[in-house]
Amino acid sequence: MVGNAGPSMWRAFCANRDPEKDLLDDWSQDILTDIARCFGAVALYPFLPPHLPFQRWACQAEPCHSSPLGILIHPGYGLWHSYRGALAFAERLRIPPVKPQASPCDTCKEKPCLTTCPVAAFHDNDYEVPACARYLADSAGQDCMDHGCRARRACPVGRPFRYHSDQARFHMDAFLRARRADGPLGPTTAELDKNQDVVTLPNSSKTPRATRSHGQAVPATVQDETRGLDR
Ligand code: B12
Ligand code: SF4
Ligand code: SF4
Repeated sequence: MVGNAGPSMWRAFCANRDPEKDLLDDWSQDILTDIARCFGAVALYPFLPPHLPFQRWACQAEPCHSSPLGILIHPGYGLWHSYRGALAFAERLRIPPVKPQASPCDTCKEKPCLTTCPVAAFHDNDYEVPACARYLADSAGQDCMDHGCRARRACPVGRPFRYHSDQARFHMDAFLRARRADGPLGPTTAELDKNQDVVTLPNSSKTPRATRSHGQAVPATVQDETRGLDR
């Protein structure tokens, strides 16, 4: 598994690429394809279809647990870590088992992550993606756009690893761009207040970027591991 915790990956990305134009996913593919070739492995990516069970794999590689937000929590890094790829080898490697550690969520009484979202997008073990995206497209969502998801920021665990605003903005831009590419977001809260019938969404100020690859070939051994998953 290859991933990042805290803002150090962002510094490396900015030193190598232009975050105004380039995609983190392309950069990840460029680096991991070369590394995979060196080791005779196949590089797999969390962002390409078919979506592979990266979070399940992560829980076997690190003491991670599901948080009420759906993303994984790590006892040290909190919610501030993610995955850029994985290397699949033909042979089964012997890897020391993870030392179990309790989830910080077990002892978190207040659970502020569940009460800070301005549109209550997290409820009943679900994440209401359209409500979140519409809010982000609205001027009211500027705080989440500029500093990252407010619910994620409310978590007291791993605060020193929190992403800085430029990185948070980059991820939120990518999230909103992808939601817009999927279709209209529907009226924002401000537009609903004005009782407007027709909604025109503002275009992203950034140059549109295109991912170079639209899918990944999954080796048969990995397909065996993922068979029967309830997607
Ligand atoms: C689809 C997807 C989304 C969808 C979620 C749709 C939905 N309602 O669940 C959307 C596009 C909304 C999304 C958003 C984000 N995502 Co996302 N997403 C994925 C993706 C590509 C596929 C998930 C999947 O289906 N996996 C396949 C199943 C079979 O794998 P699994 O591990 O067994 O399944 C687990 C998940 O489904 C999880 N789960 C269940 N419910 C939910 C709900 C949410 C919101 C999430 C994130 C996960 C989740 O529980 C399963 C068991 O562990 C994964 C990458 C990946 N390959 O896993 C990233 C991933 C889960 N996302 C990630 C992140 C960080 C985000 C964002 C926070 C990005 C951001 N903006 O910074 C946002 C959240 C928006 C916000 N408000 O900030 C990270 C999470 C890292 C971590 N610490 O766990 C991942 C792993 C990508 C990565 N590169 O690391 N995401
Ligand atoms: S705020 Fe509490 S419940 Fe929510 S993710 Fe953080 S530790 Fe877990
Ligand atoms: S980004 Fe903002 S609106 Fe979306 S889920 Fe997080 S707190 Fe809620």
